[in-house]
Amino acid sequence: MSKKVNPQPPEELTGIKSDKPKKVAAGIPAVVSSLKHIREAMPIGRGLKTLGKLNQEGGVDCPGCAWPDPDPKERSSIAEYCENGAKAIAEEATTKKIKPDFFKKYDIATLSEKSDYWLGKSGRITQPFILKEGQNHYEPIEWEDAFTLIAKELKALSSPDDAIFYTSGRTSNEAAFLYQLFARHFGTNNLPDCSNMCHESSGVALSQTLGIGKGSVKLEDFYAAEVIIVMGQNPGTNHPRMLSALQKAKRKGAKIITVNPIKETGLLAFKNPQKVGDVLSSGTSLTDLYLQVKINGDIALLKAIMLLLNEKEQATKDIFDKAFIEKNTVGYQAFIKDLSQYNIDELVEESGISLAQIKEAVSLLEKSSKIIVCWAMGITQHKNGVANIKEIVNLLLLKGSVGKVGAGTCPVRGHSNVQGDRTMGIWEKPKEAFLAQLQATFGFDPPRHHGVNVVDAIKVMHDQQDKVFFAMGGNFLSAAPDTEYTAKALQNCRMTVHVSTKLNRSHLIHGKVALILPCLARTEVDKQANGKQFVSVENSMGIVHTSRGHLKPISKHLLSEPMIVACLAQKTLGEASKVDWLKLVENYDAIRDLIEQVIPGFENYNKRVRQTGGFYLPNCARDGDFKTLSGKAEFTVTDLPKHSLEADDFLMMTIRSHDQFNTTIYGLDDRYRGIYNERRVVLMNQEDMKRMNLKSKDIVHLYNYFEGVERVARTFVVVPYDIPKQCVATYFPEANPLVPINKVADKSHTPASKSVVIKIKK
Ligand SMILES: Nc1nc2c(c(=O)[nH]1)N[C@H]1C(S)=C(S)[C@@H](COP(=O)(O)OP(=O)(O)OC[C@H]3O[C@@H](n4cnc5c(=O)[nH]c(N)nc54)[C@H](O)[C@@H]3O)O[C@H]1N2
Ligand SMILES: Nc1nc2c(c(=O)[nH]1)N[C@H]1C(S)=C(S)[C@@H](COP(=O)(O)OP(=O)(O)OC[C@H]3O[C@@H](n4cnc5c(=O)[nH]c(N)nc54)[C@H](O)[C@@H]3O)O[C@H]1N2
Ligand SMILES: [Mo]
Repeated sequence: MSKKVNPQPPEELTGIKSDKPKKVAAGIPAVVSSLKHIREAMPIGRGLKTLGKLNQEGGVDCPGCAWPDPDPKERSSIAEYCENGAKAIAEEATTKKIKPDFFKKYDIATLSEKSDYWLGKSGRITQPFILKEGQNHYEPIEWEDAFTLIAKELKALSSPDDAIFYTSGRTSNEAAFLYQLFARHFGTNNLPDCSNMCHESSGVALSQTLGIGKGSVKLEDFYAAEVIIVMGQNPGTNHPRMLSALQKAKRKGAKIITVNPIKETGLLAFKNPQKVGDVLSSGTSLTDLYLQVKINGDIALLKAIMLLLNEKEQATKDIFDKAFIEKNTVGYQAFIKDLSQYNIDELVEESGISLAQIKEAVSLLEKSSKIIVCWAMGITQHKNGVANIKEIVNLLLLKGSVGKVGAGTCPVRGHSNVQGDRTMGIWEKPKEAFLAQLQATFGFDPPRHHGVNVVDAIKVMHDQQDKVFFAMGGNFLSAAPDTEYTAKALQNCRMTVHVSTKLNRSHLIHGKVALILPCLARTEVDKQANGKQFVSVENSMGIVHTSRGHLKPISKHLLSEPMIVACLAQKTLGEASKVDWLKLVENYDAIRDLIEQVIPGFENYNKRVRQTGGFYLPNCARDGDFKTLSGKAEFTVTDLPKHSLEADDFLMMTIRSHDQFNTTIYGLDDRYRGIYNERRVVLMNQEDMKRMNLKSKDIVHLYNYFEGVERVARTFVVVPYDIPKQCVATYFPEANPLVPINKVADKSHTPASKSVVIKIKK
């Protein structure tokens, strides 16, 4: 009998070492850490070559986060990267390889007992592999045979909607456009993507209130802002280059307010590792007012701030931007009426912030009219994620802080091209105008009914047998909520296919047949029939620019993502498609010409993308033209979220350590938080620990009972931490087994992975 395959990361502890959290981010330790990761992964020459090209004009777009590059004139002459960009490169451009002997040596069950860290460190996948039905070892397969097999399975489905095409946000515009074209030509809008688990709440809230699902600010706006609020985001780890922007904004006079349950080092003080003067100094302090809210206390806090602002407005009439409100918005009266019903004491209680601190925030905001609010997962991944963002918009609208220089919305995106993928049509709910344009350009009738998002895809695969699951990148099993439930969903599939660079747990929890299709990485030269190609991506602020790999591919058997889609489409659709798929990938200019025909804002794509720094996509909110249903920016009345916690319940946020990129584990340290060599930790308030009779380093097990189902993640080390009472933090993906599949944000269906109610037991 074959051994059991484990969908959860192994429970073994690695031996925690702890220290005090750091007070300053980056500086020399960041440089040392970058070089260490590079040195371990590849020869130093290859490493330096890659780092030198990172985020430079004509170079490669960092495969890490989506933070924009400064103007080409202002980019650092040494390199425009950060410690975690260097780690992303070390991970991707590593010279370690997975070859057939690797899978001969390890069967699936043995691999499932290895940590995510170990799996990632085993190297780049060098050729296609198949796990045949009933087998325990992956074995090599020829590309041609792989495509034939997948096409056969797809064609055998009783409906195109029995196929699911997932995308992770590293996929280029060119690959994403072809991929959605293929899926829709095949007959389905089942295009869930990592956005569904990430900034979907931002997209939904911003579309409804401001008429565009993207942020409105440009990088220059940071340098003209009076107040910048950073909510539910840890840029020191996840968007380190944002710290340089905050530092510059600060030097130009901006005040920074941070809203976060824990003190994140990057938001306290920063030394730019690329500036000698900075490294020698004690660092720039960043946050002026640090508001340590309770988890999900943001609406209470925002309401409290706006309630006090409104009191002043009623007295002095000079706090709100009345001219802006009258000309550009709807819903002001109803909003003020609702706001006025709240009692400040209740809001203080629910937010966890003292009245004195709320008043400090009010005094920073009252006279300012140029306010930027930045946010990320601490805001989007709650049941009320969409409402959180609508409340942020309310504040900005009161102050006339949208659609002008130095002000606006700044949802800080995750993956380097997650925003571009959506622009290219990776969406389960496409707009009619987009589909009509596909139809006019390609002469087929795209399906009109909506497809499934991530959570619905999991439920469908869980409840029905024999789907085909195809993933363009990502690590679906580990990124998704409710690990055991999602595992069953994938195991029910007829076939699971992953286009990947590295091995991950999704390759081990598979359908009856599983394939791994290895692709070129961003950093590698992409040579097609017409010579070397570049791809294009869109950053968090709507700039489209090129990314060009310079390294020799790690194996000659790799195909580019566009080529993989083209081969698959050609094999699956055959005569049914008038698109000459293989011709399109000879020269990616041909793909961009088609994107230009279908998607507004890409006029002259091939010319403009080659301009220095790329080009901005149109953004109506930035221009103060709000394309909502009412034609104006909309105030929203939101409810105050309440958590009725029992005395032994805790609200858990699942967050990223400093040594990971989502499910890719770079190392076992979380340097800024002072936690070393362990990922299975639960950060707890000391008083709660006392109350629960727990000591530092005690081993506990975590439980969730949403809808009467017991979910458990075992063996976590208790770490005392400065965090509000009844709030705890764990790392993603170790704690994902506890995130209930059915607890999602209203309207956006994003798993509520920042407000998981748990019990902690010894
Ligand atoms: N190096 C690195 N870079 C990355 C990533 C990575 O894993 N590693 N991931 C990328 C991706 S896909 C994304 S989406 C982004 C993620 O970027 P972040 O959103 O910064 O990532 P998280 O670690 O999820 O951090 C959430 C932050 O919100 C806070 N928080 C949690 N709950 C609440 C709450 O209720 N209210 C408030 N106000 N704050 C709260 C947490 O304390 C934490 O500081 O980063 C991207 N960049
Ligand atoms: N509990 C909890 N769960 C979460 C979150 C959370 O905060 N808490 N965050 C959510 C968020 S914000 C996101 S975005 C998702 C992330 O979900 P995903 O995007 O699915 O996960 P990643 O870990 O980013 O995917 C990593 C894998 O991508 C593959 N890969 C890397 N580079 C490339 C490439 O260039 N091409 C291809 N084809 N493959 C590549 C590698 O094989 C690697 O193993 O997770 C979500 N899940
Ligand atoms: Mo994300």
